[in-house]
Amino acid sequence: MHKGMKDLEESLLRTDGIIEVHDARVPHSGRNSELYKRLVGGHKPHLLILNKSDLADPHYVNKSMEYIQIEQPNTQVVHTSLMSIDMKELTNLFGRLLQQIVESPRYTRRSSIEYNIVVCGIPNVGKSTFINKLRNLFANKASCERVGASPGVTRSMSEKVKISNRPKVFVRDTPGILEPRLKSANESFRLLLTNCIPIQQRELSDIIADYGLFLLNKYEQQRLYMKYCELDRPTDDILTVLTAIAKLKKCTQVYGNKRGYDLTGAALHFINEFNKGTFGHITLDQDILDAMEQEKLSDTNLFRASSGRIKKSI
Ligand SMILES: Nc1nc2c(ncn2[C@@H]2O[C@H](COP(=O)(O)OP(=O)(O)O)[C@@H](O)[C@H]2O)c(=O)[nH]1
Ligand SMILES: [Mg+2]
Repeated sequence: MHKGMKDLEESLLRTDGIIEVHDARVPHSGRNSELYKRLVGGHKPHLLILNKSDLADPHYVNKSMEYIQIEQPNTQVVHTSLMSIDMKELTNLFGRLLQQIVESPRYTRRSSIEYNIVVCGIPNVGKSTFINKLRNLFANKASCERVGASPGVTRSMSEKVKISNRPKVFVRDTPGILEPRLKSANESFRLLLTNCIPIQQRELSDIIADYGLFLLNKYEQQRLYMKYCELDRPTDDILTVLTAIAKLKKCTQVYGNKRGYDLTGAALHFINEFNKGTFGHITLDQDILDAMEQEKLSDTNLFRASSGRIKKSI
């Protein structure tokens, strides 16, 4: 982890702006706060894109932007769904970062006449989708050209895509992968469930599906999984859900000389549907955001109480 961050840090030092992409469903879990502390902390323009907002609870999307903004005031936070973003929105979004970059002082790169931007984030949040969209957006403009290694040459070599001529701005084609920061078992499960950490062992899928079911019940989003699994009441028993899916989707497997339900296959199916939004728009970190709101309210009350006391003492 440390080495990854160190390498990325070195390449980021040579850039003029950082675009971090993260999953809007887990605005808190897995984000690497070192990126902000070490690099952004006031001097590197930083745009945070909370992506996949089509899958998140709209109420919490706005809340998470608010809280990130409090914790990281030098970051511009936007949310989007890169899957369905239109050209106008993308141009707008990129324009905001560009303006920030061009206006900010470039301590380390004052002599350079070109601007370089790096896209980074943990796996599977939409970094490549973003770069491809940018490429398409600027592809039919005369000012856009591809530089660096030619197509067909090893993909591990970073290419630069010129996306603006005046000023000259390049975006690195190979995004910087940040390793997720895991602070608790809950965070690990949330990242496994949203595919930000790949599920290495297929056998673990029922535990991850069980966590998904737990969250759907905890956040009172039972209606859609009940409908999908044709259940007449909510359940906290993952076997009930997986058996229903295995029956409906005909997930079976031969065990010895008998055919039975493939519950691991059903669990993978459940996780897949969860990530398609079949069970609803869900922000997995909503409990963290609620706790933050409570904290803010009690801080305000404390502030009110203390200002009340001060008044009395005067
Ligand atoms: N639902 C949804 N899926 C998205 C969105 N953006 C990207 N994806 C999907 O997320 C997966 C990972 O995207 P990718 O760009 O490869 O992520 P990367 O690993 O960060 O480069 C792909 O299957 C994309 O189609 C989005 O806004 N909404
Ligand atoms: Mg990628």
